[in-house]
Amino acid sequence: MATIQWKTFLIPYTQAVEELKVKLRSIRKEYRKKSEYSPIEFVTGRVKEISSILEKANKFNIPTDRIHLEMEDIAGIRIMCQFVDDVEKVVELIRQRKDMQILYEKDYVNNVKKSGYRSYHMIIKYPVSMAEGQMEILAEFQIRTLAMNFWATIEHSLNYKYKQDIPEHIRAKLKNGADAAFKLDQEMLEIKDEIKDAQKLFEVKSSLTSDIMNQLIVLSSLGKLNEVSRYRNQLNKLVEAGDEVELSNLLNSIEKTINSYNRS
Ligand code: 0O2
Ligand code: 0O2
Repeated sequence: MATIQWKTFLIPYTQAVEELKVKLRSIRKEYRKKSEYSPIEFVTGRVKEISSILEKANKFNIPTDRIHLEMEDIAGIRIMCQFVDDVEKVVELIRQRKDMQILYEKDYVNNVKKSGYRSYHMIIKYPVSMAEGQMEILAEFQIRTLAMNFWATIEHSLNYKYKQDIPEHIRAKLKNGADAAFKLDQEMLEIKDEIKDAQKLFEVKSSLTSDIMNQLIVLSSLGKLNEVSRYRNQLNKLVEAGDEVELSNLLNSIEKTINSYNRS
């Protein structure tokens, strides 16, 4: 059996995980720059540990020289969404891309696994440019909600602790937990618009507060410390109990004051 030079073998996988994380995080950044809701909440990625690769190869009888062809999750990317309908949107965004080729998809969101596990999996072929030319590797995307991620993370640690043999009473509790997580996703979906509005409002208010703070720095640099102190008191009150209109009015007053000093 051929031996693998692990350090060299894993280089393209490490590179692919880094590139894919950047690409997917930049989708989120793009939405946020446009002040739009992002179906991607956050992205993580990892290269499978050598011990886990060997364990899996053993379990599925994969010869060493076929690991790169048959093991699909050496490069693994996880995309977390706030709401269950965001999962489909992310899947659609990935289907549109020209820089990766989808080999197949597994919908464990609608077809829950026996354990209670839910997630949408996509296996892709991804070209990596190496020093000595291009090569293609396989990678796995797991797209899931925050609730699905919470459950899967806990179940994964228990599987690790019990070496894949979780006692029946814990397994039953996990199954109940999976149902509860799924119910949570359904309930949150029903009030999605409400939650999105609240999050948007929070963003608007924090952006106004940061603009006000910046303008107060400008006013300080003009030496108008009494005004700065007066405006700061107003800001403190509004941060506690003000709405976005009042914050916006305060910002306008400060800008007018700065303009009047700049003109004089
Ligand atoms: P930000 O500003 O938090 O959005 P790296 O590739 O080094 O950036 P690495 O080593 O892959 O990151 O770290 P990891 O643990 O995979 O986490 C990647 C990103 O996911 C980090 O964001 C974490 O903050 C974020 N993350 C992890 N868990 C959660 C979570 O439960 N909720 C939320 N909202 N985010 C989480 P960054 O890159 O630091 O950017
Ligand atoms: P890791 O890196 O430890 O997460 P199989 O091993 O046959 O069940 P298969 O057919 O290779 O899996 O693919 P599948 O079912 O799509 O699962 C691939 C990955 O999905 C797993 O990787 C897990 O990350 C995740 N997954 C699947 N089922 C479960 C589950 O019941 N609970 C949790 N927590 N995760 C699951 P690995 O190989 O376990 O590696």
